[in-house]
Amino acid sequence: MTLPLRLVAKGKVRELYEVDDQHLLLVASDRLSAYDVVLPTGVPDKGAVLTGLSVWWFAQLADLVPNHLVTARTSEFPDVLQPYAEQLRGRSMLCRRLEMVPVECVARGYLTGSGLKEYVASGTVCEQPLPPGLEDGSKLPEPVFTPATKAAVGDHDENVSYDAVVEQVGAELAAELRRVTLAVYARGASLAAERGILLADTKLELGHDRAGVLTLGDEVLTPDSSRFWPADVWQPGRAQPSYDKQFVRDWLDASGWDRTAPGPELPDDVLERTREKYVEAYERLTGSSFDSWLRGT
Ligand code: Q0Z
Repeated sequence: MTLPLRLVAKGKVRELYEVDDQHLLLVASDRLSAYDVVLPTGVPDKGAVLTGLSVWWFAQLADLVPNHLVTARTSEFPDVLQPYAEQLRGRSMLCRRLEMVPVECVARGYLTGSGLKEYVASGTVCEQPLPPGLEDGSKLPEPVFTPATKAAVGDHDENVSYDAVVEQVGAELAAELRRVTLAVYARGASLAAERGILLADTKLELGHDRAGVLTLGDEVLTPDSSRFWPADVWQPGRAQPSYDKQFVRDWLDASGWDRTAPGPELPDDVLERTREKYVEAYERLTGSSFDSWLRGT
């Protein structure tokens, strides 16, 4: 999409534009990545579901940490964006510009992914020792803060020790990042568990606002920034099915695709069932209809 704004950052599936010196516009696309490749076909409404979830979570978390959201109502966007209101509806957030902290703030309640990889190699995650005998999908004795340093687009973030974060940002801010990240994870995991969804892990981006207040930025507790697992089939010792992407993975696995770009076009039924999973996640977590989200923006 072309907007009359400067593109500040482009992620795999979203874009960030400069609105003015104090505001940014975060736009979520319908693109989806699987096995680290962005697929050529978008999932209808995925960008709006993720935006709706972020906005809802920001409200649920507001007593724990302030956030960067100004508004997701297109009628409240600046005049230059009014001609684009229909393209932006539901999937964009006007945000306060923050001074981002250069640390990916991750909390994990379950072991998988890069955490599992380090554990198998050394019995630790981010150099923190874990008990023996854990497997893919195991619940951790308690949630852990597992920070990472941001990699270039397309590369993976690198897990780092807490000491490395202290070196990078100082002891006081490192302790704040850990405290806020674990508090957000705890709130998210507890609320999701009440709705039959396990929150395996989540990644936050924090920054300082103009007054120097530590503030939650970016998207929060979405299926792109977190791992959501259906609780009823959780079973450590194997890869857990993904709440949102499992139909896509199953179809890709059966397609013979070698996991190199570009990925194959997904068939309509896989796209439709995947859209349904995203909408279901929104409605289960928030208790509101996805249509009501779109109507409110
Ligand atoms: C977020 C990112 C995206 C690529 C910068 N409120 C803010 N203030 C300052 N910077 C950011 C934010 Cl959210 C910020 N990112 C992550 C988002 C595309 C990268 F849409 N980078």
